[in-house]
Amino acid sequence: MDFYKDTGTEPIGTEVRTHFSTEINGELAGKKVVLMGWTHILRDKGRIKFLILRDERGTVQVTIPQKKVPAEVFKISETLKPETAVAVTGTVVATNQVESGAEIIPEKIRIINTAERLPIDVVEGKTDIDLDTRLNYRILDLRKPSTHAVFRIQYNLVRFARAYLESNDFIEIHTPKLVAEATEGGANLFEVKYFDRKAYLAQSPQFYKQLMLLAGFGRVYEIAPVFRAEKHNTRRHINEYTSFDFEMAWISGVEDVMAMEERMLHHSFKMTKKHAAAELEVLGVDFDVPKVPFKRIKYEKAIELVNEAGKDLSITDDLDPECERILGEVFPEKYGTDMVFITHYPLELRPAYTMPSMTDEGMTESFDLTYKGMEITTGGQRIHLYDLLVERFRAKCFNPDDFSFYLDPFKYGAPPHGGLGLGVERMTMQLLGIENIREATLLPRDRDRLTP
Ligand code: AMO
Repeated sequence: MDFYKDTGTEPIGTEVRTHFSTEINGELAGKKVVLMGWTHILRDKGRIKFLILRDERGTVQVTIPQKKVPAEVFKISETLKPETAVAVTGTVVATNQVESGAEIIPEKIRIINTAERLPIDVVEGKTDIDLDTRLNYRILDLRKPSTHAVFRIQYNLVRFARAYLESNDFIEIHTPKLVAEATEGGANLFEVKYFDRKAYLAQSPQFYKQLMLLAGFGRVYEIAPVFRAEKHNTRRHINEYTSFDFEMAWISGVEDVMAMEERMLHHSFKMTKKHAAAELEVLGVDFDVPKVPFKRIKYEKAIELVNEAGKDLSITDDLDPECERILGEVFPEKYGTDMVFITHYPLELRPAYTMPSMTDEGMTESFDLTYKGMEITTGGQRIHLYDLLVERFRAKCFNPDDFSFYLDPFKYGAPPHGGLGLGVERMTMQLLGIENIREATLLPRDRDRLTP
């Protein structure tokens, strides 16, 4: 208790939150409620003050007329500063003055904790602050309703994708993030000191999710951080991102993997639209739930389309961000959709574990999913045949001996399998039309940023 005395604030005591702001409506008229949150806006009209109280769900109006509330309450309301933590006890009164159809007339306002002068605004549109400053004060920035909304939407996207997989017999796994070897090629690995040897931060759960199928699990998924030592700061790369991976055994081919992803995303987008309707409204975003099946085109065709738009690429060239942007414009015009699988990538452009195509010479049974002109997923069928796998590792100039922990289990009846990796932040940014991936990342890590 002394702690509270020292800070000049009050303990919460027996008052615990009874309602969220968004639950307050005319139907509760006459009911006594307790709400806890922050002073979002305070409008001082002299003898009447309006406190817009914000909690994690939204805002509610607390109307404080001098004549109708205890003198103590009116006095406290005069001392409230932006972002003061408060508990308001009061009665719900129906009114058509506010959108929710109800306000609260307080009988008690407790200051639970005071707030210093804010370095950035938490109220929408008050001042235009650059992203870097916002990220410096990210914890406050996340209180801002439009920033907050992004992550509630992201949460919904992930939870419904997860739910879809769970209803299709996938189980969640947790694989090591400290690893001995690269999975996606050596260029963008973070090296760490691991006692007296070198280790790396995992770029992907690739090898382990595959190995779990060889370990007898039929379908697995993992949603976890991965690390990429990308050298450049771009609007679509961060150095730690959340990789949504799944891997499934006993497939007939890569088509099974794409079919699982499109149904998963369809479900996730549809449910997010419903369950995050309020947050989407805060952001002013409306989106179409992509229809299943998603459009599929071969890599060869994608190259043809970008070349028609003025590029001069050959089949083994990578599609750079500029090409993806071009395709982002071409796909809706040509195919009436912004969600397109690009399939049959050349062997040169895919990692060693990718299954070579049975139908298209020199190509692979792999795909990327592009959404509004950006790659959000990479996936494919994997090689499950030991000899072929070793041959492909050699072809990529890897020494198979360095990868025996991964390769050896393929000697013992590995099932045919495939899977994918989906960037959670990229999916969120594309869905919401966010320009910079950092805004779709709770606490971004980039070349210049390791805090907060
Ligand atoms: P890939 O390297 O293409 O494939 O990554 C898969 C997806 O992860 C996202 N992504 C990133 N997001 C933010 N910042 C980055 N630096 C970044 N790099 C990648 C993208 C991309 O589509 N093992 C394979 C997947 C598989 O085949 O299962 C892999 O990691 O959305």
